[in-house]
Amino acid sequence: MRPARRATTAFTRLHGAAPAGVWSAPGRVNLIGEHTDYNDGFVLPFALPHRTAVAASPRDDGLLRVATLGDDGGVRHAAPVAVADLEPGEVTGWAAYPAGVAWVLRDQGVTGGADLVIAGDVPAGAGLSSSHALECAVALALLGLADRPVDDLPRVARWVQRAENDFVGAPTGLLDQTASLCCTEAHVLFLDVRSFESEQVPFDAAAHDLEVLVVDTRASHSHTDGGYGARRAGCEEAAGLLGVPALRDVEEDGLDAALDRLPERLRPLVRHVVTENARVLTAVDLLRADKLAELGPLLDASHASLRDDYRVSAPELDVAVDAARSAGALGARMVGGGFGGSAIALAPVAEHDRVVRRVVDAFAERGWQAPRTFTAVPSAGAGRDEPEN
Ligand code: GAF
Repeated sequence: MRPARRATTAFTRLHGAAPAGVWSAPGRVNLIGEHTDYNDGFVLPFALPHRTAVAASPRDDGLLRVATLGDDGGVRHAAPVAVADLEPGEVTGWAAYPAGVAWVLRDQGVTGGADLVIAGDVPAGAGLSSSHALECAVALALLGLADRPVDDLPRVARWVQRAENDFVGAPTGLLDQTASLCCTEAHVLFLDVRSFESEQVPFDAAAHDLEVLVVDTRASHSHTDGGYGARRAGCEEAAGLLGVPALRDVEEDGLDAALDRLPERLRPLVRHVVTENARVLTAVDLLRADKLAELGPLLDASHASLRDDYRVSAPELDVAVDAARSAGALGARMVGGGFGGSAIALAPVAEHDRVVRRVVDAFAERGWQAPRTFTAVPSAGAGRDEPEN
């Protein structure tokens, strides 16, 4: 059953009346452009078909009451909180995500209480942006209940970022929430994070007899435990030493000279960001020229850079990437923040079974939990769902 329907059914069961509305938002994969967003750089994500839905009705007592539906059909309830009393640090765990969004929107005059029931199928902890899917769906639901127009999606993305940074405590950039809000079916979103200019670039792998295979390694990751924040701080320090607002401003042909001016420990970070931005631009040029099949070496180079320079890969990601390539993928890379999570492989549709088997076997040989795999096609961004009965 689709998440929107599951959320609606559960809401009606719990509250004895249908919700006022249902809003949903997708997870994402990023084709290329990793750890570039908080360096004012370029990203190229697409939305997954997997979504998180929020069935919602207003409450007149100012309370936020949130329930979430597990895969087993069980319901978990967060402790009710008064929107007026929300403060960072007071709500923890999964409930911090919806509460953080309500906290940010309170400053925008969205102060009413709400009943929210959440259901979704974005794999959690898999680096596919399940937390941002939840936050974006909650943001649209609370804005919708307040009859607030949602015509400025980049602005909503910034509110969601603030919820994540200042309430949840994860120092993430703007990639995930912008992808969830702004991606469209059959396209990748080419986003310049500095200017927020964007272009919907057609992406139809099947037309090239190719697919994007996602491998969720099931190696868990977190962006609140220091590794992500340390990389981000290193980039900011390097930009400061180079006298530029952000690493986006370091040109690829001036990279060697820039590296010479930096301490050894910061050089690999800068090399990754500068070369990754260049790879995004090359990837966009290839897609515009309908040369999707030539993306493979860029994906490989991105992975090597994230593994060796940025050092955010994990053994499970490296094994998934190597196994997929050895079975015929044209290119493969980790996606998202890293330290676990998922990889993608651009592979011939005809080699699907071989690639999956090789990856699954490689995990089994090492005694690791079997990875989860699926083919991802660019899907719709967040929005209000049609009522379902
Ligand atoms: C995580 C973050 F949430 C994003 O902002 C981005 O930095 C990504 O890691 C790495 O590209 O998903």
